[in-house]
Amino acid sequence: MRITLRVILSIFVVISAIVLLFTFLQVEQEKERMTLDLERRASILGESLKESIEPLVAKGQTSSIQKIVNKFGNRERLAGVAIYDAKGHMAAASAQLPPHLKTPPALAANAMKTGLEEGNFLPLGEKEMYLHALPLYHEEKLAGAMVMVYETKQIKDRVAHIWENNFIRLLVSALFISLTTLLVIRWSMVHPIARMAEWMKTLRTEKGGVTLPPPSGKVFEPLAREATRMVKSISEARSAAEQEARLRRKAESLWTPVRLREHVRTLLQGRPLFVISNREPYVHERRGKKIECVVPASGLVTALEPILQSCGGTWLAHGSGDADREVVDEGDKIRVPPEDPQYLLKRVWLTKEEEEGYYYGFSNEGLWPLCHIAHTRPVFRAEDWNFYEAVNQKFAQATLAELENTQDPWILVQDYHFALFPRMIKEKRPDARVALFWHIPWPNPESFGICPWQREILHGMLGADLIGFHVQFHCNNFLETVDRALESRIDWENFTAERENHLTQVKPFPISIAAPQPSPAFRSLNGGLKKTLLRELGIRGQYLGVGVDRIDYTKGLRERFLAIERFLEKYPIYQGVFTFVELGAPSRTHIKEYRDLTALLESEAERINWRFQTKEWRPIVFLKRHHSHREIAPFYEAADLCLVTSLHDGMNLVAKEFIGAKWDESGVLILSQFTGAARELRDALVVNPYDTEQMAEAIRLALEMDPAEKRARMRRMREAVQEKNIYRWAGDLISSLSQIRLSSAPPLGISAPYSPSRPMILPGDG
Ligand code: ADQ
Repeated sequence: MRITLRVILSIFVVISAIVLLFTFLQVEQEKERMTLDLERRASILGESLKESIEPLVAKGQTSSIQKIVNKFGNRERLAGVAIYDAKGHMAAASAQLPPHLKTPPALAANAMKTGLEEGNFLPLGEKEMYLHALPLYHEEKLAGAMVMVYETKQIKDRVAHIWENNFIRLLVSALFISLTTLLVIRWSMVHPIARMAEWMKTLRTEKGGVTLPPPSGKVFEPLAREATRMVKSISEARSAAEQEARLRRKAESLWTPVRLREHVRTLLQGRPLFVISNREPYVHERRGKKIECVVPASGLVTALEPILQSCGGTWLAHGSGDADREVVDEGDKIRVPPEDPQYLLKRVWLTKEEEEGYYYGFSNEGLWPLCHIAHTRPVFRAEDWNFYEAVNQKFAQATLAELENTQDPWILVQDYHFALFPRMIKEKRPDARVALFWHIPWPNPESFGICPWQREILHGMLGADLIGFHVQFHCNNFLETVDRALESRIDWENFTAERENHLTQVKPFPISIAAPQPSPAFRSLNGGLKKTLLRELGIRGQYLGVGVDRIDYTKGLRERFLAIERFLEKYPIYQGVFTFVELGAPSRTHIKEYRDLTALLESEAERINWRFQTKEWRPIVFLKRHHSHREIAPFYEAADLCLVTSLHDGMNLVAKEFIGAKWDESGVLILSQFTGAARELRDALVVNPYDTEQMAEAIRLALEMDPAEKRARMRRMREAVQEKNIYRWAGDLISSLSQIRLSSAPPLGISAPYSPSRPMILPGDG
């Protein structure tokens, strides 16, 4: 209220000042106009009297002059006329004139002296009058002067009238403006602020975080955005604190983003940190005239962001967004996250040919099928390999430029796109601590051995101080491959490989997920979620199965569809009641195998649906597009079972995401034995995806399992996933890197230059 009063008072003062100023100017103008008018009247009257009076004054005929004066002296606003002879004696005057005019006033004397008319305002008695004097001549000789005296009351009345009118206007406009201001303040400030406060209170007190939309209104948009972020951080801090409290209660060591931050900060002690990955954590995309910043759904970003956000650093990645170039500085860098910049994202640009050869070619048509035993033949082309080498070199150059003027940097390299990168860095910067995490499986030495550049790849990787895989089995495969292909010393007790005086530690770091939050749909619909989802898909059903995958031949999607077909064939009572929803994200569609696979899956789903479907039900719903995590979560939450049937998979995060979303401990996970996850999630129904009968049985078992057993299995798996979360993965990786003793040997390439010659196999070598 005080603010409103202050605003209104200020408005009033300002309006008053303005009105006063304008009224003053108006009054001055009006006075000037009226004075001119008087002057004009006096002049006209003077001119008309002059002719008859001048000869009379010269001859001293005062009675005749008096007659004329009496005749004209009572005209409108004229108070009287006084006539003087040349000596200054009064010759005649109107009777009503005050006695002061017996002697000629100064302006009459002046007029006689100068021969010019003159007018002025003078006080006569108690009044102010306007006097106008003009000289009189007879036969070109000065004969006297005539003074016309005018009342000034009209001018005064007019001025008073103007002041009065403007004062009333001032009052009325001040009243209206104050009222309007009051209403505007109430409508656009007081009410929205009250609603905003109420909204913030709800956010503050609600445990689940930001669920309510902010009050509408453009004025408060920035405030609402900031408040939403603040509430998000508060709710994260709250959940971290709750987790910490739980941790203390259970005497367990649960990893949280806060703990990870503190842990890494202690280990780094201010040393610079770098992350290298193909995929960038923020992609700028053009949407019409606007540029949007998109965070790709990636476990990697979730794991590494808390570290970079707390310790700062630089993330180098391929700039793949169509608006990426528009937002970076001259060094191709941008500070991220956009809303609260904490670290640098440096974008490395690739030509179309480089992307084609390095990413689609060697990485995804060569290394990807080579490392996954999924019976898709790898394609090795020399030109792809050249691009792979060149792009690794490009990233290494970009990183080395960033490393200038730094000491003891820590570098976290991600995935199979950068096998050659670690050595390229170490050769130039032996003080760098380099870890390489390989997100996909490592096959046995025989399988890997078909790669024409296996020695170069292994040699490049062994430039790292630490190499991580998801599971021990892949570590063993890697060390065996090194043992067979390269001159090196393997220590099977400590899992290290030594080559050219450089030691590389090889360790498993099972990747995982962050702590998820229940979806708003789950919170509001709870038991009704499954029905709602099915209804939205136009299906009447009772049971829901879900699969979430990039459409990739390693994910065993065809095998999954065949198992569903077999299940329905074998157990017809589930026809019309069980529906499987596959959320399949198109991936690497540039590669023919992937396009063919999508077409095959579509036709398989159609064939199976055709075989069983009814008017209101279908067994398979194949939703072929990228879904946001917000869209995926309700399917996980509502599903009776999740099918993860990879033919080979480093870890498989979908299995863990499904478990993470099972707040009510319902549901069953059917999990391929060929995933890394199967080694941790012992309570899943572990299957061989090539065994259609077994998978069909697993589906039946999942649907018919005793609820108590389901809950017990899910509870145990949830505990495992909560404990071994993504923060622990990152924490363990950084801890292991900190424990490495860097060899004091000279830079790798200098002591023993490596010649990447491939052994020539001669006929008869066997
Ligand atoms: P991916 O082969 O991509 O990862 P996965 O671990 O299952 O496989 O992760 C897939 C991610 O993509 C999940 O977060 C999932 O939610 C998301 N996703 C899947 N389908 C989607 C859809 N339709 N729309 C949107 N998002 C979808 C590689 C290795 C894995 C390893 C991970 C992490 O192949 O073995 O677990 O890296 O290291």
